[in-house]
Formats: sequence, C-alpha cells, structure tokens
Amino acid sequence: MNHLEELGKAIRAYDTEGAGSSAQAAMEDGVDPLEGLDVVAGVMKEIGDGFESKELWLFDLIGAADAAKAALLVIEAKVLETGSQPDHLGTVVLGTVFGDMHNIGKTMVGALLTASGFRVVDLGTNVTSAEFIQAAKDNNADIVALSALLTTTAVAQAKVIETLEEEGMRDHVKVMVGGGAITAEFAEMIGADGYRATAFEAVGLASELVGE
Ligand code: B12
Repeated sequence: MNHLEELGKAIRAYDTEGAGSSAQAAMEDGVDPLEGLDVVAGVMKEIGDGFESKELWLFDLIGAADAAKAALLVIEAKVLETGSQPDHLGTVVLGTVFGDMHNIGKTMVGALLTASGFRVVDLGTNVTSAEFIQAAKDNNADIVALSALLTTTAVAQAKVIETLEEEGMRDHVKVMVGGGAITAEFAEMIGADGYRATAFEAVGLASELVGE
C-alpha cells in the first residue's frame, strides 16, 4: 500500500495519528501535495455520502474530519512551501460563513490560492458579515471568498454581499462563493461574481476576477 492509500485508510478508520503520519511520509517521499488534497477531498466525500445514506453517524463525521484535518495540516504546509509564490496577484479575504463550522474545503481553497500567489487572509469558520467587511477594509481586499456547507447557512453569503453593498464597497470588491451547499444558480441569484465547485477551480476563478 502506498502512503496515499494509507492516508485514505487512516481517515476511513478515524485514525488521526495515522492520517498525519502517512501524509507526512507521502510528502517526504515527494508525492505531489495536490494529490494528497485530492485523496482527502475524495474520502471526505465518501464519508458524507455514507452519512447521507444513513450508513454513518455524526460520530463518524467528527472522527473522519479530525483525521482529515491532521493530514491537511501537513499537506497544506507542503503546498505553501512548494507553491510558486510570485508577487501578489491580489488579496483574498476568506472564511466559512456565520453559523457554519465546516473548515476542510475552505482551508484547501486558502492553501491553493496562497500557493498560486494570492495573499490570503483566512478568517476561519463561523464568520459574521461584519467581520468579513471589516477584514476586507483593513486588508484592502480584491476578493471576498465565502464557503458554506449547509443549506441553512448558504443564505449568509447573500447577507455578506448585501452588507458590502450597504457599505458602498461592492464596486471594488469581487465576491466568489463555494462549498457543498452552493450551486452556480444560487451564486447568480445572490449576485456573486463567481462560483466554482472545487478548490482547484477556485484558483482559476480568482485569477479571472482580478483580471490576470
Ligand atoms: C466533515 C463534516 C462535518 C464536520 C466538520 C469538521 C470540520 N472541521 O470541518 C462536523 C462533524 C463538525 C460536521 C458538522 C455538521 N454537519 Co457536516 N459534513 C461534513 C462532511 C462529511 C464533509 C465536509 C468536508 O469536509 N468535505 C470535504 C471538503 C474538501 O469539501 P467541501 O468542504 O465541499 O469543499 C470543496 C468544495 O466545495 C470547494 N469549496 C469549499 N469552499 C469553497 C469556497 C469557495 C469560494 C470556492 C470557490 C470553493 C469552495 O473546495 C473544496 C475542495 O474542492 C459533509 C458531507 C459532504 N458531502 O460534504 C457533511 C455535511 C456538509 N454536514 C451536514 C450536516 C447536516 C452537519 C450538521 C448540521 C450535523 C448535525 N446534525 O449536527 C453539523 C453542522 C455544524 C455547523 N454548524 O457547521 C450536511 C449538510 C446538509 C445540508 N445540505 O445542509 C452534509 C452535506 C452531510 C449530509 N450529507 O447530510 N460536519
């Protein structure tokens, strides 16, 4: 079994230590960190499908997410280290919206944007509109990137856009949205500047939005 297979197995077994050490071993072996991200995303999708079909429970989500986070820490460090890191392409204020604690996909988006040359200000999870707006002002952001995994929190993305409008900032700050609860139709409906389904595609979108 290669290290990435071990990593997938460890996440499925909710083995946090094993996930961290197999990710570490893969990175030391020179495995492309993007392949590592792919494995984590794929296994988490599987876990989510199991939860949806009621084969798995919340306990399983928590176990798998903890193991995924341990692996992500190692892989993210490698992505940032090996990224191209040219001059800033622009500043992105990133976060998971208010009421939503899902962290994994958002962190992947941040790692890939940073590796591609964006300055990323990651506000974490459960971020209010006011916090997004303040951070966009403080950092003179080009893009605000919003993640939402729950249908109940997707609407918080609309709230951030409304608040940007109220503050008179909407003309000079682009908004990109994503996360499992979001579709292209929803993004258009709330007036976002773009949506992508994966963290890899988020990089291309961000470049388009800053006109690169
Ligand atoms: C892990 C997980 C958890 C963990 C989160 C741990 C953590 N620290 O992140 C825990 C256990 C805490 C959790 C809790 C809950 N969860 Co949960 N969770 C998941 C699960 C299994 C995986 C999410 C994940 O990490 N995926 C892997 C990453 C890589 O994918 P991703 O986040 O979608 O991100 C990718 C893209 O969307 C994109 N992307 C992400 N953000 C952005 C942003 C931009 C701008 C762009 C362009 C792209 C982009 O890039 C990423 C990589 O390609 C999903 C199932 C699923 N299918 O997604 C359920 C899921 C999201 N959870 C769900 C639910 C219901 C809950 C709870 C309400 C459960 C409960 N009863 O308490 C709570 C809510 C807590 C809260 N307030 O947030 C439901 C949501 C249903 C819905 N449509 O509303 C899901 C879909 C499970 C299901 N099938 O029912 N959860």
